[in-house]
Amino acid sequence: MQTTNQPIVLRLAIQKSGRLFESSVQLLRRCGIDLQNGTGKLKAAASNFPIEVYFLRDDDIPGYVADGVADLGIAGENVIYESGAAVEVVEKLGFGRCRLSIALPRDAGYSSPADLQGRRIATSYPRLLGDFLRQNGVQASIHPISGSVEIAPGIGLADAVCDLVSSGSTLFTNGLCEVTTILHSEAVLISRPELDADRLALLDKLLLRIRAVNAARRHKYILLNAPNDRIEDIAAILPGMKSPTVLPLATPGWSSLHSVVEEDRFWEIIEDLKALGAQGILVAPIEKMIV
Ligand code: PRT
Ligand code: ZN
Repeated sequence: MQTTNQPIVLRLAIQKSGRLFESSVQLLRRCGIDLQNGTGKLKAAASNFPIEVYFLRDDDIPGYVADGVADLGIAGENVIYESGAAVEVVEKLGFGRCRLSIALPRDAGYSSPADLQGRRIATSYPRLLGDFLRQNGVQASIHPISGSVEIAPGIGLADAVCDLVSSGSTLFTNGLCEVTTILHSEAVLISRPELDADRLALLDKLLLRIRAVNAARRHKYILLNAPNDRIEDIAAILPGMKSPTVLPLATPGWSSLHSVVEEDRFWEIIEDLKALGAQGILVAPIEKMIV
């Protein structure tokens, strides 16, 4: 336990601008954490949670967390694993999804990693690419470059690229074809190793909120009306958090069922619900969900 009078705060590093910035700040906001003096500075304290947020370039985040300059960080798995920093991945956050893939000119032909033997591959991820090539027993030359990797084959700098892909349109417009994925990535919360007991307790509080927010995002609240003799069958495909709430309707022989469904499952079961006689189906977002 800390003996000074200094208040104990968690120092969290997030990206200062770029693809992960908005979602990171929004996650904190949804967790009920209000940042004072805005997000345009180097750091901001929260008015209602013992946390201080540092705004950094994403590439610097794993190192700062490993060195203990920050206790926690939010960055893409691609950046974290490429850095090799000694940090712990605490929670997947479900945004910033992309993949690190190898791509070749469309006419190059590819059937297995062996086809990369002896090729020159341009990438900003030499460590992850090197691991992949080693695991597959392939010897290729890695050309580390820091940006616009996708143009390397077009200007004769490389035969292939290894780069992040989300929609695939950057590869497509550069005449490249994605042939294999070496990492699926999303934004994650990382922590420095060996957080002290006070900060671990704060991290647990933060994690409870993050999990409640992310569970709510993945689920919907569903209400429907059903004939009483179908309640059992409908309940079987609507498990809810325990089992559905059943309330009588003013119309004799009918009830209202309330439950929670995973958004991904909802479209799968909607036909079954209707076939079982469900009517007046309403689906509403959930603000927070503590399971
Ligand atoms: O300034 P700073 O160093 O902080 O930011 P940055 O420019 O290095 O990173 P930024 O903001 O571009 O991305 C931050 C993180 O977002 C990445 O580390 C990934 O974890 C994640 N992410 C998700 C992506 C993409 N999707 C993505 N599509 N990062 C980059 N891209 C790029 C990719 O490099 C390629 O140039 O988008 C292009 C491909 O996109 P598609 O849609 O055409 O396939
Ligand atoms: Zn970066």
